[in-house]
Amino acid sequence: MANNPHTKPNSGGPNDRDFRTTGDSKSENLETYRSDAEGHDLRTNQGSRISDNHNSLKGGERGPTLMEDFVFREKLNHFDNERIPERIVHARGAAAHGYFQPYDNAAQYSKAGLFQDPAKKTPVFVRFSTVQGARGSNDTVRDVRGFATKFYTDEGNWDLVGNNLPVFFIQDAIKFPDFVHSVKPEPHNEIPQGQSAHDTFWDFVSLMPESTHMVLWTMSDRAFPRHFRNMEGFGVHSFRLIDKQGKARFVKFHWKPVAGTCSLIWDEAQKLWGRDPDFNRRAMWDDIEKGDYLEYELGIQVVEEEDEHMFDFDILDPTKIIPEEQVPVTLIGKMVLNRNPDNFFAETEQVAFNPANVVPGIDFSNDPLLQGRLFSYLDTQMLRLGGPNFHEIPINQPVCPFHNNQRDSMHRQTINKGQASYEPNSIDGGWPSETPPASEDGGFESYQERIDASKIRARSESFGDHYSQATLFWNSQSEAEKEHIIDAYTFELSKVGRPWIRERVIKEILPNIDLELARRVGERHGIEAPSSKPAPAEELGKSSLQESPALSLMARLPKNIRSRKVAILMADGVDADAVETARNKLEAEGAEGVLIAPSMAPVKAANGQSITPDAMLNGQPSVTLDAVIVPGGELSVRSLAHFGQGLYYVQEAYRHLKVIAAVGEGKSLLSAANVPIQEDGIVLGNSIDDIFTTFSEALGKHRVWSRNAKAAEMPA
Ligand code: HDD
Repeated sequence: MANNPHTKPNSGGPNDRDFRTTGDSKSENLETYRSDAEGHDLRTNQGSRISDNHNSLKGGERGPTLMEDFVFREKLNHFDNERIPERIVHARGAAAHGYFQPYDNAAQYSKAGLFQDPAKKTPVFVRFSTVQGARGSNDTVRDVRGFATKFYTDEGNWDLVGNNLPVFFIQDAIKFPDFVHSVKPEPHNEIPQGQSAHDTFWDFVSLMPESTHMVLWTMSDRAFPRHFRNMEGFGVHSFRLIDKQGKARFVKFHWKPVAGTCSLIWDEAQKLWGRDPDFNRRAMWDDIEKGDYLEYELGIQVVEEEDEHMFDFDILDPTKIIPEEQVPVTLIGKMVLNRNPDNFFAETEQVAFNPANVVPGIDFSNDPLLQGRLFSYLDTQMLRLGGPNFHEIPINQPVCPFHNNQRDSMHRQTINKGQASYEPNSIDGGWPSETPPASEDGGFESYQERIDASKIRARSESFGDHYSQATLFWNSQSEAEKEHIIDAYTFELSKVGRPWIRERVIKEILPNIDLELARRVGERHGIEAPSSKPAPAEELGKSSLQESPALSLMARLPKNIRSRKVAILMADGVDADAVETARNKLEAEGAEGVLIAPSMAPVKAANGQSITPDAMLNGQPSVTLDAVIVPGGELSVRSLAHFGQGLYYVQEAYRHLKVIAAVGEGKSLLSAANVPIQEDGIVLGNSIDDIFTTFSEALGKHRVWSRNAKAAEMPA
């Protein structure tokens, strides 16, 4: 129990202020609670040794089970109560531990302890999630991804509870229950799971023009990231950082993935629902186990208080970004996720994030969505985690000591000593006592923003522009991304039963983003879109920027092939040298070659060598990997080509814009599958050495975008 903060010898006294943690301090703290059964007897929760865990106590071998059987009753009773309510949103998630380390420029913006010393590592726990689906839903659905980070700082927990998209659907938190009710599975039949493609969602968003910008982002490929390591993260709201002199600045927080940004293809994402519903969480888990960690840089956009009103939008409006071209992102630190949780329930499920958890040096803004969130998280966690003591659950505890006069309630773990549970007191020496604010190690003090206003239920006029940043986003997409967005609206609306909702989207919303977008989606629904923008001028707004290159996923494509997974297809008769060389060369660049055969039986190579496959064609289909290599070996290629799944493998990879390389006879598998061979992204040669550089460069661009239009012709 040595590391429990409640039992530290000096806790509660002035020495607490000298408490300093390390990048591993959360792990040390959790060690107190880890339990390892190795070498231990099976016992009841009361400690009684169990002699028979297979048979309940009965009145005779064939008789009734007896009430007296406390071993049986305790076991069933606990099992019957294993589940807790899932999160009302973001129910499905996966998490990892790691650390954050600031750069030497961070301290100038905030007095928060975690930013002061570039040598200092602060432990973090990050949970990635989808919003709409239930805890058991699929990973690769079209949805926003939660990106919630708990920093266990020396001064308490700071939670940056963000998403992978920088804006939100609504401007005022009072609309959150309406929004969530509309997007969740419909109440009469609980359909559909993990999707926004249904009537109530499109009904709501088409009646709420402020949602247009965010809906457009969710119709982009960002809504199904290839890997958590390949998505950006955003704090969304404007927050404040307070420096040592007490000066406040507005900031927007960004996570920039070191591995670059890239996404799945919609058809691929949908197929993954069935092929590997755990695609994203599995990839994160496996990569961390392998030592291939996830890395992000923390960035801030800084706006001086006096510049608050210099933009053509309101920085308190959460449906707006601050374009990076207007205020560049300054990188102030790096986060590495390098340890999987020991227990999903204890850590990932029980972790409780709350944007209201801040430390001195970080403060809020008046964004009305953020203000509502400051209430909502603690409230929902009372229900989900069973009362007000969930801060004592190991994963939620700060790593610094924490003492106050809060007492009792359900499941209280702390044994508070002393008689005085009030402050001030003279019985327990006046402890615990307040800490005055200071430039270092001070108590939390809210930024003293001057407020002089009437109480009013209203929306500021400065929040009135609902479309110009949506147009900005649209203008900033590459041609392939635009086509995917058109496909996405077309698909989603095809699932909407009520014709008037489809019409409303096509005639009243989309034209305000872009007339061509509306026309193209309209065409595919047999609905004529208007030829001019229908919204009033104040809603249309006016963005001073026409284009923001940073808004395209292509702006931050991965620069190399690290962490990529490549299928190496083989059957009996394969060229063993080609298999081995391909695998070694991939590994040398930080990628992984996965050996895939028709079955799990070892493959007999042309040279007689026996090669054990990693997976089967239908066990690890092309949608689960980034590219395909077909080595030579006449017999191998002929048998793959003879096999429907072999043909389908390369057809599907082609359809999903993946790089395909074929060595020697490997080419004939592509021909047999009707995959065009004279094209960008199809790499042919006589040996792996011949093709590897071209292959690696093409894979480094993630997809073969030039194939976008043609790929749809492939029947896979
Ligand atoms: Fe929220 C969970 C992110 C608006 C109310 N939210 C939740 C999680 C993330 C976000 C990442 C999951 C945390 C976890 O992994 O446990 N939410 C956001 C962002 C928002 C946002 C980036 C807008 C910028 N949320 C928002 C509003 C409200 C909520 C306006 C209510 C007023 N969010 C909740 C919640 C959840 C939640 C219902 C569900 C489970 C939980 O809090 O602990 O309270």
